[in-house]
Amino acid sequence: MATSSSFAQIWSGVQVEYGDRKLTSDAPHSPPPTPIVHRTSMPKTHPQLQAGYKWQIVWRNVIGFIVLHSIAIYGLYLGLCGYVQIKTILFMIVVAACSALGITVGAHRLWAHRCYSARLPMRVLLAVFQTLAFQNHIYEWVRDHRVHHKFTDTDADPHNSSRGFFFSHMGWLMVRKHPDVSSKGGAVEMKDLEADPVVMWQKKHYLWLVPLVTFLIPSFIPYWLWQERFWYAFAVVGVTRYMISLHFTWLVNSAAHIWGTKPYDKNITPTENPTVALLAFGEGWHNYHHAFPWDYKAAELGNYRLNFSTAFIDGCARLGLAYNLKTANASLVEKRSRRTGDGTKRHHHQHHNHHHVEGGVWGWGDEDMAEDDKRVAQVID
Ligand code: ST9
Ligand code: ZN
Ligand code: ZN
Repeated sequence: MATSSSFAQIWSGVQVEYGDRKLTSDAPHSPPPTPIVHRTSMPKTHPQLQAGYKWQIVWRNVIGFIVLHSIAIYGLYLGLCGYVQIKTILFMIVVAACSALGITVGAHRLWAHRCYSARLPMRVLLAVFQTLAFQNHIYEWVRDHRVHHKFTDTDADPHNSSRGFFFSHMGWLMVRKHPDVSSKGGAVEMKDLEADPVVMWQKKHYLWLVPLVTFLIPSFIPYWLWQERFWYAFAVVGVTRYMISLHFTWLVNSAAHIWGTKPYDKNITPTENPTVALLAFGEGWHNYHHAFPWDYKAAELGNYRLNFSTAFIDGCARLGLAYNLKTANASLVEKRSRRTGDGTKRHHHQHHNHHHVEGGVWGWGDEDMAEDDKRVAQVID
């Protein structure tokens, strides 16, 4: 493997290697070798951005986030200084938990990665929860997320973490996307989402659903049921709750692509980050998740500690609402971790210099998924 280190790369702390990563294994028009970026420290600028790509700031979003953060700080003040009723705070926690499940169990593990199947009532509930979270409609969320897994840390990745903490955290939502996102991302499979009437209905009606479901209903309930001041409820349950869950979600794209161990694949940026797992309802076991994106647990852990989303899916499976749960069995995980892990799982003496990068699979059903994985994956009916 060739390693190139130009002055700009050294200066920006980014080393670009041209690996043998194959993004579409048997497609006739396979893309050229994709640079694999290994960060040595936080990059100030991305090498490819210096080669002519220009930021195009979307001021509407910048201003929107400034306003939302200001209201959220006011809401925090109201909450912490005892201006709102305890019932309102408890209600905020419930709403935040539901919206988190809409993202983790719904948009992420069900719709983006097809880790399991869900019956209609569960899909409807998850779509309502996902709307509470206001992180774009399911279709757009899934498209960006599949593209993130398929083209991780390249220009085609919507929140390419080699562009730094801020960009991958929230900066990507305030600039126009790199042209590679739509040109390469356009080839990613979305037919399964198009076939789901729940997803398509939400997409069609998203513009009026968001103000109603994300902000108005959660603010009116405390006002109607226990006479909280409407504006207080709006600031605390509406906006503060929303901004906190956004930051917790964004940490998966930023912190869990920077800090932590890589027991399953040391050649990719995603890490095992328990703090993020705690804050993001079990989605911080991100090295495992990028290695086995189709695993409904999104972690190797056999218990529910720091993974409430897995407990929720198992509960729904017991009720018959979720089925076809896919998970990597212990021997598959073991094999992968011996082959590409950083040694933090176990077998410290098993280090090797083999730099083959696996991954580039968005989930269950991806044509690039290894036959071996498909064969030995456990499917729980
Ligand atoms: C938000 C999302 O915050 C957060 C996602 C986080 C994901 C984390 C995942 C981690 C795991 C789960 C963790 C859960 C934790 C839960 C914890 C809870 C406590 N492929 O986008 P446009 C094409 S959202 C293919 O407008 P611009 C397409 O043709 C926050 N093609 O690009 C498209 O047209 P159409 C709230 C693509 O103009 C066209 O390009 N929302 C793709 O560059 C234009 O697309 C906001 O803030 C693709 N991936 O604008 C809104 N993408 O759609 C922010 C695009 O018609 N968004 N195309 O098909 C925007 O305003 C804009 O998207 C933009 C870019 C300004 C950022
Ligand atoms: Zn990731
Ligand atoms: Zn994922």
